[in-house]
Order: sequence, then structure tokens, then C-alpha cells
Amino acid sequence: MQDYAKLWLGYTPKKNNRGCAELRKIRLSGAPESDRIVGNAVRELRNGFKEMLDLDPQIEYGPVGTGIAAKCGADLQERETYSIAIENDVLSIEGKSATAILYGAFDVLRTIACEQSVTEVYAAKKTVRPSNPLRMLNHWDNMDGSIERGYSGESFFYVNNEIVINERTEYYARLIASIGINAVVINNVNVKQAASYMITDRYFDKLAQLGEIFAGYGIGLYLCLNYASTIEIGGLDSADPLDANVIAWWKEKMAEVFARIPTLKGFLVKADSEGRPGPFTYGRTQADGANMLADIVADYNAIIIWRCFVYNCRQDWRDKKTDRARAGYDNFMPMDGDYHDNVILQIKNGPMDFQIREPISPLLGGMKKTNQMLEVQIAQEYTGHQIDVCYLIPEFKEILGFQTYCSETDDTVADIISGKTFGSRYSGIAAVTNTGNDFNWTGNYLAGANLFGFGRLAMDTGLSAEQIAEEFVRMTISDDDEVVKEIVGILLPSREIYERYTSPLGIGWMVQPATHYGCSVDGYEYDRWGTYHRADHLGIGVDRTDKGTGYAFQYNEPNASIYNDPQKCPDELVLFFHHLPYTHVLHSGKTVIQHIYDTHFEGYAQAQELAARWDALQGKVDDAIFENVKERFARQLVNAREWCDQVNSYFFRKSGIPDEKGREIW
Ligand code: GCV
Repeated sequence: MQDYAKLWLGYTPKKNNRGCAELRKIRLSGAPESDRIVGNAVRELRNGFKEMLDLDPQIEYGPVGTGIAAKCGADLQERETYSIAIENDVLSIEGKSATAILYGAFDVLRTIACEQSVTEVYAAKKTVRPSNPLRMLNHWDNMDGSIERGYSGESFFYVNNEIVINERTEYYARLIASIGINAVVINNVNVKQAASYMITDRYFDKLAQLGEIFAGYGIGLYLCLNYASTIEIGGLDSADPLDANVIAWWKEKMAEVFARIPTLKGFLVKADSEGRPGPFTYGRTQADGANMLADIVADYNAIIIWRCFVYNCRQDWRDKKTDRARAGYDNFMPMDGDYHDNVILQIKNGPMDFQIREPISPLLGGMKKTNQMLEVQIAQEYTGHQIDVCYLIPEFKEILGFQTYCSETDDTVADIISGKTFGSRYSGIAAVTNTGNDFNWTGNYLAGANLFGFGRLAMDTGLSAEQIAEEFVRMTISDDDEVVKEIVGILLPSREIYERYTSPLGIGWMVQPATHYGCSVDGYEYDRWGTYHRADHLGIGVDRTDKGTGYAFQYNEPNASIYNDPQKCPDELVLFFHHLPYTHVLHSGKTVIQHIYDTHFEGYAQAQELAARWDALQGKVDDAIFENVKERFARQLVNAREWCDQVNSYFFRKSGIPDEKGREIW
């Protein structure tokens, strides 16, 4: 594998050993030497020290301890907590499980790779407790090798409906373990065709093998289920969750599945969503469906993760009362408290669908008696297809920091999904992942920062977007301070720049239907997906106030009243919540129409600046990386230009209001 394809595990030689030469030993405590995860940690340490520093410290093993059987999220966090300290010439890594030791090893290697001083960083004992119990990647890989919303080649799990296990599989496990990922779902939530047979003899052996590879890195294997398996592969005529025959079929099936794939940790289910089957067909609730499966898998200590992305995707655009944004809350909130202990509801953010700017889903902070998990998307479906640079960690920081007012204290999204607010049994964060079989895993090399960043943030929510970007650049591209500064400078504003040249003020969409790349202002306006901007010659925006769809009141106060009032609603979300005249004056002092013109011209100009900054790095970064990103920037500029022109022309022609700066609008 080429160095640049190794991403942050490249372990390139370091000029300065930063205190490591004085270390004689590395002591690992908390799990036995015989544990294969410990074995992997040791291999990693040996390689990393050798390749980066040409050192070969002695490894010794400390006390093993009693360990913790993880029965809930808090146990998992406790088990995966690690501490690192230096005493004299011994670097000691300890934890209550082998996985904790592995994470400690990666922490040390990251410190060295970032050219920080080991003696300084660990002078005082450093303890890291994972912020979230579950830190999960969701692959939308299909068994024919395609990836739904994949922008970096084909699947590395499947070719022609077969599961492939090769060198890349283990490398991937190392890669994601090194950033703290402890759970992976390997197939698309839209389970169709061959994927429905994942839970049959056709795939058991390969899945068992895959599960073992992941388990060697502390990663739990999860599968997506076809809710209607009883019909599609079971020969029954129903998938009614209360039907005795259906329950009996699943019991037998699960006994077989867990016997054949012993490392399996559970399932993710997309039901009653975008044409997928679900309990609604039988007049049952989402809770009925989730609980039926959860009760059965409980016997195997497994969990059911149930998605809340349930909405009416056959809306008539003339219907102004139905509101897709409301749907998650309307469908799931009434049953808060009814979901069994081993069910987690996975809540997509935002409430519409991963747009560049949306308010936080009101289910987060709404539900108080249900295990919940946040779902974000690092696959850049609506954020530039890994052609345009769009570093998403600043957005995720905003989501996590959002105050929901669901309790007196500990009421941010980060608090809720960490399990702290409601003492939930399980919780965490999942990302729809952005990897494929491209030479560099993520298409645009800089999109690797989103994969790296998601893992780092899920593990330690307190890290800043800047710190994460800097680690990524130092570990994967260059440790030259100037180069690091430049690339971090490209990554950090990239999300806001993308937002500027695409859809304005939180309204979202305006994308090419189906592909979701490129501008089409009316692309979804008269379609059935519930995704409208409602622009006419007087104004734009969706009225989600008490006079409109009422969505704003799904939030706790004071958020509800803030969003409900155009004078209080933050500018960046104002068209999500309000239908406003083009002449409405924003907090910024600009009118809506002038804001649209200004941000689009600025966004395009700023994208050009980012591209120019990248060009100036020629010769300072690896040629393959340079060329890859340069080629993407060329395409990004075409896209940004097109968005800028189309949006500005569209709104100039709709409103008839000229740009006050007199710039050229077609
Ligand atoms: C996997 C959006 C995407 C679909 C995706 C769906 C989901 O609608 O466009 O490709 O399906 O979200 O999250 O289930």
C-alpha cells in the first residue's frame, strides 16, 4: 500500500524522538498478553516505534484485573477508558479491557505522529473516557458492490454479491479502531435482494470471519435487517410483529444467526421509510416492531437500533400542512418510554435529511425515556460528493453543543447521546460513512478528515474542530508547520463556504434530484418528497410556526419561541422556519435577497481562494495527494460557479429586485 493510502497510520519517520529514546519499557495493564486485541496493540506499538523513531522498547505486562462485563453503555465507557502515564523510563498504558489498551496504544502513537513530546503529554497521567458508549459507522454498501450515496469507488466488503475479505479488511479495522470506532454496520439500511439473505447460510461463514477481524480491534459487527424477512426469505405471508408465527420464525432465525456469527452485536433497521416494509402495514406501531425483535435478540445480549427516519414520501406539493420535518417527532415521540431496554432509536440529523444547515432534530431533547443515538452523515450526499471540500466537524460540534432545555443540567445533545442526561442504558453516535475502495479510501483526500474527525469527536466530544483538523493533517499529509497551517486553514471554513454558494438561510435542497450534486433550484419543488422552498415573486421559506405547520413547537422552550419568531430566529435558519418577503431585514442588517446575492458571490470567490491556497502547496505535499485534491478543486469551482449563477439568476428573476452592488446576474 502506498504511504498516502495509509491515511493516518502511515507512521512516517520523525526527525525528533521527543523524549521517547529515554523510554525503556512500555507496560500494558488490565488485560492478558494472550488477548488478541492486546496482541494487535503490541504489534501496533512495535511497528509505530520502529517506523517513526527506529526504537524498540521492551513490552511488559502489568496486572490483569477483573474486567467489566458491559451490560450497558456506561459499562462500555468504563471498560474502554484508558490511562497513560510515564514513571521514570516506563510508559504505562492501563485500562479495564484489552480494547482500552488498544486505544491507549493509538493515543501514544498519535502523540508521536503529531510530533508532540511524549514526556510532556503524559507527564501528568492522562485519562480518556469515551464520550459516547457506541461510536458507530454505518455503511450503505450494497452486495453488488455499489454504495448508496458512495463517492469513493465501490464497496470493499462486497463484489458481485459475495463478501470479500482481504488485506484491506484488516487495514480498515485498524484504521477505524485507531480513531475509537467500536461498532460497524456493514450493509445498506435499504436491505434488498442479496442483502436479505445475509441472515442465511449463504453468508454466515464469511460474516463470522469478518466479525472475528473486527473483534480483534474491539469493534462490534452489526447488520441491517430486512423487516419483512419473514415474507421475503421465510415463506410466511406476514411480517406483523404481533403474529405468533412471525415471532416464532424470528426466534428460530436468531438462534441460527447468533450461533453462526458469534461476534454479532445486533441489528440496525430502517422500517416504514421510503418504501421499505415495516409494522405500519399491519396497523402496529414502530415500538411494536422494534420491541418484537429486541426481545428475541436480548437472549444473545444484542441490541436493535431502530431508525426514526419515518416520513410520508408521497406528499403533494400543494399540501402545506404535511411537514416532513415534523415526521420523526410525530411518529416516535408518543411512544417515548414504550421501547424496550435493548432498543436504541437512531435519530437522523437534521429532521429533514443531512442538509448543509438544518435545526437539530427535536426528538433529541424531546424523548426522555428512550435510548437514543444521533445519526450524522460523513458521506457527502448533500455536501459536495467528496468533490467539494466540506469539513463537517464544525457542524457536528454545533449539533453536539446544542442546548435542548430538556433538563435543568446536562441538556445538550452531547449530554443526551452520551447517556448522561437520562442515564440511558445505551446511547451514542453513528455516521453514514464516506469510504470506498478508492486508492485513498474517501475520494477527495481531504474528505479523510471527516472520517478521522468523526471518530475522534465521537470518542472525545471536547476536542475542537481545529485540533482534530491539525491532527489529521499532521498524521496524513505533512508535519511541516506552514503546510499544516495552510491545510487546516482550507478545512476549517470549508463548510460555511459550501453553505454560502448553495441553498441559503437553512432552506436546504435546491439540488439536482436523485444525484443530489449540483444546483437545481426547483428540482424538488414540485416533487413528492416534502422538500420545498416555497419561493414565489414575493418571498421564500417554509412557514413552520404556529401559523404554519407548527413544527417550531416540537422544541422545548425557549427554543420553540425563538424559532417561532422571525425577529428572534437565528439568520442561518430563518427560511427553515419562516416564509418571508425578499425585503425582510435579517439580524445582519441585510435583506433576504441581498443576503442571497452576497453569500453566493462570496461563496464562489472563497472557493476560488481555497483552490488557490491548495495550488500553492505544490511540491510541499505528496504529488499524488496534491493532484487528487487539485482535480477535485477544479470540479468544485465549476459546481460553485453554477450554484452561484443559478441561485442568483433565479431569485433576481423571481423577485425583480436588483443587486445593490450592481454585479452581473444572468
Ligand atoms: C439509504 C436519503 C437518501 C437515501 C437514503 C435515505 C436514508 O433519502 O437519499 O439514499 O437511503 O436518506 O437515510 O435512509
